[in-house]
Amino acid sequence: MTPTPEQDFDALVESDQRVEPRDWMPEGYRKTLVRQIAQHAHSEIIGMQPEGNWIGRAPSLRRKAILLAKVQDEAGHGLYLYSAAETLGVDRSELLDLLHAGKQRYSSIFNYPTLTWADMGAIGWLVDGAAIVNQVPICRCSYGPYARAMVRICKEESFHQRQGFEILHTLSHGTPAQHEMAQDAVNRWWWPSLMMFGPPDDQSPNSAQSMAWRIKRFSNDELRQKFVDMTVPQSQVLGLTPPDPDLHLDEETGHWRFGEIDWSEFFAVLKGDGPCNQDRIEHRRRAHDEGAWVRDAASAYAEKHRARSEGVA
Ligand code: FAQ
Repeated sequence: MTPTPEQDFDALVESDQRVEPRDWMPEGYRKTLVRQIAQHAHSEIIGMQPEGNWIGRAPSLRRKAILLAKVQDEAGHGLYLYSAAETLGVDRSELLDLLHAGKQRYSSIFNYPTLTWADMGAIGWLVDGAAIVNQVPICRCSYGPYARAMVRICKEESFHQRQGFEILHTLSHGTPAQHEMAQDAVNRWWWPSLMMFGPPDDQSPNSAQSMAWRIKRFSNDELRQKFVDMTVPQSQVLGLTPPDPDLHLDEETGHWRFGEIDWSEFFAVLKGDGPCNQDRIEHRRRAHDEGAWVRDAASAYAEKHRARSEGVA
């Protein structure tokens, strides 16, 4: 008997092959991917703001050039991800409208302020570090365009993580005031970075289905633990201490056990009550409005080329 489209889809996912845009897919699978990829794309472009805040105040030309390149990479990641979402039959302008209307999310982490230069180090080391742990498994996600976009993104995130580590290493081994500034940044970014992985598994409504579809490969708590295990030894090299009195090595399992996460803070940020939620969205809307002429010019240029290649003009 010929298999149904649904049986073909299940077999494809089961055998770890890739689902491609023209393949049949369940509507729930498509919707989940649009939700996650759009949220991911929005995070990249909103994530440009906290670091953009320091481009004009970087302490040297070298630091400024590196930070500029990093923020440009984030814009590029947004572009790959919006393109990946478009293969699922949505248009990026629709997704941006949903973001601006507060109907789609972006990562909670970008609702915290960047108060000192050391925050550039903490974002690179912790936020990009968490992004890598979360995203490397997505390189094996069942949806081809998302998985392929993620390969290049992860390579760039590794560079970002190294540059953050280097900023913090320099500050930590500098004057006592610089060391204190680095420690203060780690104190403020540590817990929000752990929250990036999402709610605990028993409060994560999407995980079971996303794992069955192989969009997610590991649960939120598994990835959070991997991140802590990777990061604590790095903090020792940096000479900086995560702000968690309960952090300790569990000799039996080899895992670093950490204290209670304040989930009320996470859910407040998701509801829009984080320190910078309003600023981030207002700034994004303004940038979008002010960029209208660029989009118009690009469309007019593309139209002119299309007409020329068709011999109309
Ligand atoms: N923030 O059922 P789950 C970067 C929402 S890295 C806000 O567990 P799911 C690089 C979730 O959407 C950051 N909302 O959800 C960079 C859901 O609500 P919904 C971006 C969150 O999807 C570095 C609800 O909670 N990375 O940008 C968060 O299975 C430096 C229930 O949660 C990605 O997006 C959160 N942290 O798992 C850029 C990675 N966590 O949608 C600049 C791809 C959960 O039903 C500078 N995404 N929620 O209304 C994922 O892996 C997943 O979507 C999770 C959430 C793990 C984030």
